[in-house]
Amino acid sequence: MRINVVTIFPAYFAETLRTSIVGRAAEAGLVEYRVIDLRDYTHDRHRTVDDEPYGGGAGMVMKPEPFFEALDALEPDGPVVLLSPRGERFDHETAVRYAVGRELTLLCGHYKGVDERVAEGLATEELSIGDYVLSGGEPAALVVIDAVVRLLPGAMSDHESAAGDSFYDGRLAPPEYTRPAEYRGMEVPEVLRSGDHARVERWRREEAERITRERRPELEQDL
Ligand code: J9Q
Repeated sequence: MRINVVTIFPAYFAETLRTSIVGRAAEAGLVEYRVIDLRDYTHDRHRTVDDEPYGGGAGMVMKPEPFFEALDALEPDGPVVLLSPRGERFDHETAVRYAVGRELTLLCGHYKGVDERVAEGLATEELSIGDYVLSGGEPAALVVIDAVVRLLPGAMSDHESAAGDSFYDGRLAPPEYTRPAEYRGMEVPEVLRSGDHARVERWRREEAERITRERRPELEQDL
């Protein structure tokens, strides 16, 4: 698939998109990232991307023209997503919807916000990764990219496989341990060292259900 990112901070993405699973997926040809510098679509000497808000008030607003012209050049196919605290909450279902598509375009806003015509006339959806204030859409875009790319067939080794991850079946993952069997007085549960695979499976399922019930009672779970 192809993932386009429109940002005033292209450098923010450079290392991350070369690293770990998202980096390897690109090397393997499963995904192509195109990071577009919004300032390349300005026309003034100062490469201005923001201006004062109509109606007054503090802060600056991102101008619509660079976003529109960047997308004129890109001719994106598929969802055009504006990362925004006003967006619909990003979740696993949305990650799957993007991952089965051929192209995804992410628009990163800054300052006080983005001219509303970008949300209205350019983005096909607005997405929030959670209820906190970020300085800009870039970290949110990276969250979306990570969640989507790891779902692409072949992105993960069996080793890293999604099958055991939290949320793959709508519940949280059970506790995991590795050696040593005892560390600073804390012991690995006996069942995990028993070699009894059926007991291990039952323990993991029960722990997953208990932790989900205790910590995230709103998650769908058949108990
Ligand atoms: C662009 N706070 O916050 C949560 N999800 C996205 C955002 C966000 C923000 C500011 C700018 C996106």
